[in-house]
Amino acid sequence: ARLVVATHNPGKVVEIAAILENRFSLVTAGELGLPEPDETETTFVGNALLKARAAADASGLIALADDSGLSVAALDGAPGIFSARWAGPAKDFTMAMGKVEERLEESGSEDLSCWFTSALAVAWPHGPAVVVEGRVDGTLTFPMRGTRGFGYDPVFTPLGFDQTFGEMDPAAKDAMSHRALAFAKLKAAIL
Ligand code: ITT
Repeated sequence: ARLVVATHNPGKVVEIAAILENRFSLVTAGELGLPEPDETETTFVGNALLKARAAADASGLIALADDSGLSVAALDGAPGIFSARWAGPAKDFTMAMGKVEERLEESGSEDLSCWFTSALAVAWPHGPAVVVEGRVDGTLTFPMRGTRGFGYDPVFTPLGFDQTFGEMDPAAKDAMSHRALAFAKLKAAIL
């Protein structure tokens, strides 16, 4: 089956392709030249649905979108849905991770609890849509460690592990990540 992955983030495409194990022929929104809709919703679920709906209707193909982010307990869940925006137009995640560390210091809190969320939405062209959410809990880790993965991976150590997502074998991350958990729920919701 042909599936549009409604994302312009190459890190997500790599993980989604690995998790789906070549069971679909994937084409990205970028490859189809689809516009990037403004993420105007206030939740991961809302933005995932918005992105999947826009890509499905524009392409005439079934579309899958991921809206995700890092939430820090001591920062009341920030950056959350603003995770990509904290990196600015230059997509500078070293700067964004520095900002997380700075905000945490300013808060005076010593609570390093955090979590990643992934909302996955599938939309049929001009038809229905389903959406699910996965979450993995972890500990903020400064200074950042590792060069694998993408985004905030170098400052995230999942509970029960010693390596950050930035250090971990990608297959290990894909077996336990927020995205993997969301895919497991998606499979249960669709089949
Ligand atoms: P699309 O909207 O085109 O999919 P985006 O990067 O703008 O790409 P989001 O709005 O969902 O996507 O922003 C999510 C940000 O959260 C993303 O840019 C990453 O920095 C971060 N993020 C999400 N999943 C992550 C993961 O598995 N590891 C590290 N950072 C992650």
